Amino acid sequence: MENYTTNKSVLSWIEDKVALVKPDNIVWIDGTNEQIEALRAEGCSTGEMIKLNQELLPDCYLHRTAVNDVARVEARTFICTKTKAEAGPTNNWMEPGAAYEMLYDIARDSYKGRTMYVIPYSMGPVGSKFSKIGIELTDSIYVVLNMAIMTRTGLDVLKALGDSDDWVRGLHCKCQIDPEKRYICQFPQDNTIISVNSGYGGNVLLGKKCFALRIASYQGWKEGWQAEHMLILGLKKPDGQIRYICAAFPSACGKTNLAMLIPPEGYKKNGYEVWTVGDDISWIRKGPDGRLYAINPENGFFGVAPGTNEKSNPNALKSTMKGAIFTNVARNLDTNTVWWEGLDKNPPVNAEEWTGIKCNGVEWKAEGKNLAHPNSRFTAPAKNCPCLSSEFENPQGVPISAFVFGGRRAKLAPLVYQSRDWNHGVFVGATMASETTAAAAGAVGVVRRDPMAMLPFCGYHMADYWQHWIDIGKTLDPDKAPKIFNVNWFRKDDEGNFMWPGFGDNLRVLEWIIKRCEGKVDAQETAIGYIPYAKDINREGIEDEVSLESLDSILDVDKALWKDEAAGIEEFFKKFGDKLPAELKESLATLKANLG
Ligand code: OXD
Ligand code: MN
Repeated sequence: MENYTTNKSVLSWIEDKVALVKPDNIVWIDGTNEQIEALRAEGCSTGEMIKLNQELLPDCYLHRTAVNDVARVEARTFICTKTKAEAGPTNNWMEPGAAYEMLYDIARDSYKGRTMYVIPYSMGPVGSKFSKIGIELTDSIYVVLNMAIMTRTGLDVLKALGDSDDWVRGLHCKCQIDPEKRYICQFPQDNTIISVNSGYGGNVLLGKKCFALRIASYQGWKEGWQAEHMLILGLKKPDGQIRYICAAFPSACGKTNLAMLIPPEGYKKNGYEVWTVGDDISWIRKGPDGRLYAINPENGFFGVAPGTNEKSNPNALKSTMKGAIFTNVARNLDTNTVWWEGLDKNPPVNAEEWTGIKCNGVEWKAEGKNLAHPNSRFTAPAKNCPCLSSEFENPQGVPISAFVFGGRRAKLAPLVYQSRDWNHGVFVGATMASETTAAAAGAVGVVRRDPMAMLPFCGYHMADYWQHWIDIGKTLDPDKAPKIFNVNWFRKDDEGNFMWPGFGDNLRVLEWIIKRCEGKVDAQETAIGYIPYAKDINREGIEDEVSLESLDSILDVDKALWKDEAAGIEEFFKKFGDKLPAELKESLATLKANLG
């Protein structure tokens, strides 16, 4: 071990964990292609990985998780702070001593007959002041191969770490994939993550949700920065200027699609371009000029496969064509390629559905069954993305003009509105609600409050997190602070049809948002904030799809519905008791007064 690092905190922690889990071998992930290639081959030899058609999908592989292990498990995810009060009412909590004891009992001897992979990784460009380092121990080749896409891995990370003990400890043990003993535990006060009995992405790629959101949100609170569940996109305007937007949506609500948006024809002609900096997570800090800057700490995309196609997101699709891993999608046995619902209208006849059952895909679909799991995923290197921003590796990040919150709401929330100011914007984010999706285990389509899309990812008390947002706002010059908006692409009419085309046409809304940031367009003040005049949302090219009347109706603020919403917010806020920031209480009072 001494060959790779002399860092005592690293060596002694690994020694301890080796004594606990007792691997047969230890392999350090060095960041070389040769090692990755050897691990792919080994994964294929055991059936853990399936090599796909190397002409059509070079360096691409398929992996199937256990059927009981297909999504993040929020009910089994814990924040282990010293006191329950520190974790707050929206997190599951376990006392750290008891949690370690239980987890160590589960993990003990679990690597016997297995190899321990030691993955040094950096979240953010190696060496950037924004970046943070982690080390994940895992007994899964699938995890190693995914981490090698999603993060910067290898020995140069250890060099950047030097002797510091400022790094996040991560222990992952597949164990028996027993759902009854599955735990995803974060110890923010110890910079530690332990995940046992799962092999599914969000539960086991510890750099992502566990570190870059749960642990990092806590670090950000302590250190004066923010970790958010937000995409970052750069919108290049006809004048050549690029404006950056960070947007928070709950899981599987289209962050990847928005981040890689293709402008409608008319916009393209006028010189609009969209550049992707990130599709899931932002780390945000104030820069020397007083503006907020964001980096994407990840190095790849862990996107939802179903619904991704040439029309909805050609850039994501292209990103998956080389060096990608597919999880729980279907396989076309004639071509040895992959398929999922919404890829095209031709399910493979000679197919394996996501668990590996051979079937006639056409008949299978005719019986109403899915070929791919609804939460099947692709893990794709960011560098494959045709619209990857030239600022992707910028260690200083990009300056943020606007924060956008949003969710899936068939009714109520208008297409877009702007908050009156920063604190009201925090209220808008704090009271976000969305219909649940397949990204987490549990019922789908139920409306739940998901503040800033951080409900499953906030590593401390949600009221402290809101206060942190308010405190950050106090340090910003209002002229330099990002403006805050809310969007809803998912409004439905009474027949259940979507009223807004979404996808590339969402640029029409982003255009309005940027114009508001630049003070170039008026808006009407309503009970909930500033709403566009319908005439100011460009409909050129979609006049047939969205009439002015229908645009008016998705911009409408229905006071009766909003009164119910205010009552729901009041109920939700009760959970936080005295810790609810006064600014949020005030915003609620204003909303109620405005609604009359
Ligand atoms: C994700 C999620 O995987 O939010 O990004 O579930
Ligand atoms: Mn996410």
